[in-house]
Amino acid sequence: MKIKTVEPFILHVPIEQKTISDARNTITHWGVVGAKITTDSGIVGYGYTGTHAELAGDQAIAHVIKASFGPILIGENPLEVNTLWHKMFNLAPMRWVGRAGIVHLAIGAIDVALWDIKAKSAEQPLWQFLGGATSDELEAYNTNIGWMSNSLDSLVMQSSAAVQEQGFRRLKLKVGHANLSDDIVRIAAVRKAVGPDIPIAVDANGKWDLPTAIRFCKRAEDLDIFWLEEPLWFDDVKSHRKLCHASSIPIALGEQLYSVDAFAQFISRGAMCYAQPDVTRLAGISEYLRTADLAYCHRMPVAAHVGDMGQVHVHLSFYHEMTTMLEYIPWIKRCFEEPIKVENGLYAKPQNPGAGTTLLASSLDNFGKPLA
Ligand code: 0YR
Ligand code: MG
Repeated sequence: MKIKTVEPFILHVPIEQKTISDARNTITHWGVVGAKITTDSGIVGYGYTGTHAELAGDQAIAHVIKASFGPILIGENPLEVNTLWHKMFNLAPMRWVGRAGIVHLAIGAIDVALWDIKAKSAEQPLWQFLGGATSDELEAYNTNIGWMSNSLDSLVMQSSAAVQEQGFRRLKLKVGHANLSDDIVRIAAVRKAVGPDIPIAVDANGKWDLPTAIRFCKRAEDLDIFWLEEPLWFDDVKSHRKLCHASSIPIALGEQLYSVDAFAQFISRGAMCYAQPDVTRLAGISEYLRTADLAYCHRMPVAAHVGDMGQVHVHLSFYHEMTTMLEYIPWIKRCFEEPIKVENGLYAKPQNPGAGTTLLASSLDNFGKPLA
């Protein structure tokens, strides 16, 4: 099999709430920036990365896909994903300008498209192609109720509905308000509404400094918080380590880490308790699996970041033994042939061959943006 073309695409998908905020970001659209790869066998692969739909940045990713990596892939065998990943990863001029960020997101999108082709050629969904699922149950935790932009009343109402009507068994709330008391009041209100048995995680999206995080943890001690996610600046290993020692609330992080080496730093120094790898920041499935295996070696649970890579992460989560739960944010479901599905708080195993990334033809018409 040979690669014929590598075509980038950009979608800006409006989110159902019109606008949402976490501690750092306010967004109205989710950006799906990806690669469509055609082959001489007729199999077509799709991969994508997730952005906050800033067009210039998205065009930069698309341009790197097309102009930097496309030419070194055309004519190659797409089934040799490992070879091609290293070829992209070690492309010297791109290493020089981007050992993270846009270059990793571009490689990640292409890598996912190559795995999509590989699994399609075996006529298996990716989780099965990788070797099969380690469990039939993958819990979905609902982040979509917990945005900071949600008023207290609506937060409580939506949390109750998610648990009592939709069957979610886990929730995640965004924190990082200017006033710590607002965070505490919101968590306490949700705890009261859903009862003691629903795990509630919180996510500060890297907003706080160490003293603020310590103060938060002291005040939240009695609320039974399942994990505190990204409390501090993303790369600050030493402060996360101090926080782990200072607080009884487990620390989760990883959605902003760009390499297995970064995870190794945090894990080996006792600076985290839950690993949250993201296939796009890690430049693809290969480095994601290395990271999940690193967590395995430390018996550390893995809960992949979603926002909104769920289409791919659901496969990797069913496959990997360290993963029992996955975030749920349902913004881009309408773009795909086989959208992620959650029933009674559990993810359904995807059934279509591939990595779950095949776009509906209508997605480009409905949400497509011009390439620069
Ligand atoms: C919105 N999940 C996250 C979204 C989400 C972010 O900024 O991108 O909240 O990805 O932190 O855990
Ligand atoms: Mg997060």
